[in-house]
Parts: sequence; C-alpha cells; structure tokens
Amino acid sequence: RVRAEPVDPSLCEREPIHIPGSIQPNAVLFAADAATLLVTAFSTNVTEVVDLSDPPLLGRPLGDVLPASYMAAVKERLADGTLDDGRSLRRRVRFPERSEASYLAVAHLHAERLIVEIEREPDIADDFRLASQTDTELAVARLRDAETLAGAARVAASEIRALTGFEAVLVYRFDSDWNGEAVAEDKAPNWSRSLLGLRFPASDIPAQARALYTKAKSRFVIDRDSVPVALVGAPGGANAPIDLTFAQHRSLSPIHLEYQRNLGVNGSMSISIMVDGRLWGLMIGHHRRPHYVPPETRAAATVLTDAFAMRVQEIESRRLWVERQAHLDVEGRLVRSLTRSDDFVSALTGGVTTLLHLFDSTGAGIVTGERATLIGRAPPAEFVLEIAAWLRETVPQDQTCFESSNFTAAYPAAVPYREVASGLLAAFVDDGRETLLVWFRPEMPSTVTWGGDPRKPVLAGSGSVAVLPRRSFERWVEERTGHANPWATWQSNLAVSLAEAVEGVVLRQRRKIDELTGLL
Ligand code: BLA
Repeated sequence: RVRAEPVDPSLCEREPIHIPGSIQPNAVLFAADAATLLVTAFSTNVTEVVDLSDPPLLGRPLGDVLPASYMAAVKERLADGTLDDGRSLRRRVRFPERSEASYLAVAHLHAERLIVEIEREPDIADDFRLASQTDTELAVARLRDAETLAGAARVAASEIRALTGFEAVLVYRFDSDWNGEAVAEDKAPNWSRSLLGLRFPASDIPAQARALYTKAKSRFVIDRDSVPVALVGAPGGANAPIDLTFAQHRSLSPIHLEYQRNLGVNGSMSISIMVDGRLWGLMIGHHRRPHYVPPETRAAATVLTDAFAMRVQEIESRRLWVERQAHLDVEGRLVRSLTRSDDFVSALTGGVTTLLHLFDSTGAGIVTGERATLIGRAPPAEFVLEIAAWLRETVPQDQTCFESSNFTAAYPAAVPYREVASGLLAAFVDDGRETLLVWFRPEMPSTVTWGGDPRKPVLAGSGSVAVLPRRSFERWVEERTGHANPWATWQSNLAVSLAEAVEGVVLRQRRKIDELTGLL
C-alpha cells in the first residue's frame, strides 16, 4: 500500500542507475578487462550466442567467443585509442552456432572495461521502419527552414515520429530549475491523451539521470515489462559493479519504469538534446505497446535530434544577438548623454532615451543617497528608498548587482507593489553603495499546468521499495503570483556596465565640485 504523504524528492537522486547489474533482454553483454581482454563478466543470456559448457567463460579470452574479424577490429581501435567514452565500434556479426541469425555487435571502452553488446536483429519487427538517407536529409532540410523555436520543435517531433514509428514524440525542455515542459508533441490521432504544454517537476528526471544523459545520448526501451537479464562477474575484487553508463542496453530504473506504467507508456525512447554543452531537453518517444526501433533508425533519430539542437542554438543566438545589438545601441546613447550632461540623473531619466528603454522594464530609476528619481510604473519613492536600504544591507559586498523575477519572495514588504515590482534589477554605482540604478518589471499573472500535483511528485513505497513515482498525471493548475519575466545574465551584465559608466561620470562631477569648493 502506498501512503499518501509526499516524500523528499532527493531520495530519487540516490539510485545508482549507471550500475543496475542488468541489461534489457534483447541483447547479450560481455565485459572484459581492457588490458588483458579476458572475460570478467557477462549477461546470463549469453548462451543465446555461445556455448558455455566448457571451459568456463569467466577468465577466458574474449577472442574465444567473439568472431575473429570483429575482435581484430576491436583490437585495432583499442590500439588507436578510439574506443573510449562515447565512441564505439559497430559491426554486423554472425555466430557459427546461430548461422541463420544476424547480430549487431557494439563495443565500447569505459572504466577500464571493454563492453561488448550483441543485439539480435529481429527478422520482422513490429512497426519496422528503416531510415533511408534521403528521409533524414529531407528532415534536416525542414528543420533548417523552421524560423522559430516552436516551429523547429514541431518539425522535429513529427519527423522523429515518422522515422521511429512511436505513437507519440514529445520535445521536452528543461527550465533553469530543471523542471520541464512538453513544448511540442506529435501523436497518433487515436491517442487522446495529450501532454503538450504540461509542466513536470525536476524530480521526475533526477540529477544523476540528467548527468548520465549529458554523457550518453540515448535510451530505448523495447518492452517496459520485460524481465532484465542479470550480469554475473568473477567473485571477489574483480566483481566491482559494471558501469553501464554508455551501454545501449542498460536496464532502466525500476522506479522510472513504474512511472511509465502510470503514464500508460510501454515502449519508449529518450534522446538528449544538448545545446551549448548543456542538457537543454529530451526528445521523448512513447508507445502504448512494446516497440522495437532498429539500430540504423536509432542512429538516424540521434542525428536528427542533434540537427534540432543545432537549429535551436542558431535561432536562440540570433534572437539574442538582435536583442543585444538594440540594447548596446541604447546604452551607447545613454553614455553619450551622460558625458554631455553635468547631471547624470536627468541624463538617464529625462532625455529621449532613458533607462526605460532597457530590458523590457516598465519602471526604472536612480537612487542617490536619500533621493529616488523614478520613471514609468514604479513603487512610490519612499518605498524605493526602503528597497535601496534593504539592498545595501543584503547584497553581498563582492556583488555589484541584484536581480530577481520573484522579488516579493525575497522581500515580502513589496507584496503590495507586486503588480509593478515583481521583477527587480538593481546595480550599485559606487563602492559606498550610495547610488544605484533600478529597473522594475510587472507581475505576469500566469497559471502553470502541471502533469500531476508538483507538491507530491514522490510517494513513499513499502518494503524494499523506498519511493514510488506519483500515479496521477491529471492536470494540476497552479496560479502563480508575484512572478515577472526573468532577467537574462547579459542584461544584468549590461546593467553593471552602465553603472560603471555612471560611476565614471559621477566621479568626474564630484571632482569638479571639489575643485569649485576648493576655489571658494
Ligand atoms: C528517468 N524520467 C526519466 C526519463 C524521463 C522521465 C523522460 C528518461 C527515461 C529514458 O531516457 O528513457 C520523465 N517522461 C518523463 C516526463 C515525461 C515523460 C517528465 O514522458 C513527460 C512528458 N521519477 C519519478 C520519481 C523518481 C523518478 C518520483 O517520477 C524517483 C523516485 C526517477 N526517472 C527516475 C529515474 C530515471 C528517470 C531514476 C532514470 C532512468 C534511467 O535512465 O535508468
């Protein structure tokens, strides 16, 4: 029985998913010492390809059991040093005892072990599809034509679904807190369930899984309910758990498989979407029945996902470039008027171009000592002075800037002003923190629709099962208050650089005043 109360989601991060001690049953696995190439572990289903009776497999040269031509190629790659993390050697192989069947052997080197996975290629697979090169080229061309991120995501989801035959393909995007959202979906018309636009809490894909997915780029589950095949190794020291980080047939976390059951998903896929070296999201495939995707198609889906990732990078960096150019232009005009004027406050707030032209702010201003000069929609001056006092005290000395898109959470006294001041960006001008520039952003009234109650993502299990995923993915609507659009890092950097320019001018004006008072 499942107890109702939620459990600390960090429990999920403790499962060592890279050493599950088993693989999915459609492949056979051999592990050998990378130096000696003697077998140190194997999956208990190896009898599907080799005869085990005599002599024992453990400690035997891997070359005794794998086809000679394949072993020769493996040794060549080992000598070249081109089999380490993430790289592999793939070859079609046959075994004498199984002359009728064709297998794909994939070898890679990881943690001082050579791991060889041998996958049976079914004669006729369910929903069998083979990726043709032209299909993939056409799909890449369509991705290149997409002008917006949403457009590219829609193209990617539908092309990858057409390629892999999943009943649904989702583009899942992480936010800065590792919550995620299904930003595109392509699905079979007879599947009424839709996850499009739903949010999912970070604990659904815990930290160690995200770290693993940054290294190993894809996972495919043919049959959620299949029984994993155990790995057996030499007893004693050599029996350290086999690190399956890069193994294609690693069996996935049973907690995750339970999650899939609750979602109504059997066969599945996830391919890492890497943008700028960071896990941007996942290309997720769902099937209500078991679903086999042949190796070439899996490889093509990974290539398409990479093409999508590159398109995202292009679209994002172009948008950022245009936005930044416009801001640099505004900054240039502000700095020019600063240098022409003796009064920096009016130079920044009184001219044709003002602080309000920066950062999509709706209010802005300057605090100098006990005076606040404000433009646009901002809290009253007395309250802005209170905010300034709080900032002077709270912001660590080594930081010259403060930014929040949920300011009322940091400073509850601002709740009455959240309509105009849910977002705050502030930059100190001088070391003494007497002067600061501030920008305000209004509250974005919004509702976030989660796939299930995000306050209870994890349930307590019983017996040997400590935690369970939630069972309901019913839409759960959260009303969000006190949130503004978030500030980008380049925006706070620009605020700091403008504050530095102001400091130059303020110092010059001070010097002038000092000179004048010296003359008196
Ligand atoms: C993994 N969780 C995952 C993965 C996805 C999700 C896509 C990757 C699985 C893979 O690569 O095949 C979650 N799947 C989703 C989401 C959607 C979806 C959000 O389709 C929405 C569209 N998960 C939990 C809880 C725990 C948990 C409570 O909900 C732990 C207590 C764990 N999820 C968990 C683990 C993995 C995982 C451990 C790693 C699975 C693995 O690679 O072994």
